[in-house]
Amino acid sequence: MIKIILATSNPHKLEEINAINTNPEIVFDVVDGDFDPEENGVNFKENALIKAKEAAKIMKTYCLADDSGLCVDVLEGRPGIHSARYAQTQKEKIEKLLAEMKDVPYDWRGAHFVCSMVLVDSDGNLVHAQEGRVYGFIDDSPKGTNGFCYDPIFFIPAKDKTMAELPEEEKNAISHRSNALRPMLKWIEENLI
Ligand code: ITT
Repeated sequence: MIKIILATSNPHKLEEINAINTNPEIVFDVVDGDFDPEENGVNFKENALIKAKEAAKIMKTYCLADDSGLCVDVLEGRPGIHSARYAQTQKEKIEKLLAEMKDVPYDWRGAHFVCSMVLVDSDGNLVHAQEGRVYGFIDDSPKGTNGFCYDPIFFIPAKDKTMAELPEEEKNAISHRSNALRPMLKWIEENLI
């Protein structure tokens, strides 16, 4: 069995990661105390490494971090690594993005979620990295109540639904997070258990 610390303060990520992981030999736990390192990297992977290394410093064991965000084509990839700080609340983030996209026609509303996931050892050395993505479009109004943050405006044509209209298992089958986590779990099974 291996215990891995999740270097996050976002309870939704923890929930999703625990739901995606079906291997009882891999157990996730959280960092003791408050955890809010400054994410001043220039890309998703750098920010994921900052979080994972900081958690390893505190917890002295294997730590996994997820840095993720929404990249909108017509906004040249914004909000991207700034997705969490784009506006204060979930509601304000959605309103701000819909305002920026106000006159953009459907065909130009392409976007994708990215998840950069890194695993470091107890000394903070990178041992494995994976990236996952999911492609869709920015809807013109929020729909659905599942998931979190930008999910109500992320429309997935193959499902004819927004991410927030999908039941938890369906989001977890296609999400950027699961597309990074599934190969990460496989690597952990093959190399660390
Ligand atoms: P930690 O850094 O503590 O892990 P965080 O929420 O600040 O938590 P990030 O820095 O990785 O995480 O920022 C990710 C932001 O991207 C997140 O706050 C959302 O705004 C957005 N995001 C990421 N994954 C998402 C998802 O599955 N659904 C909707 N929005 C998501």
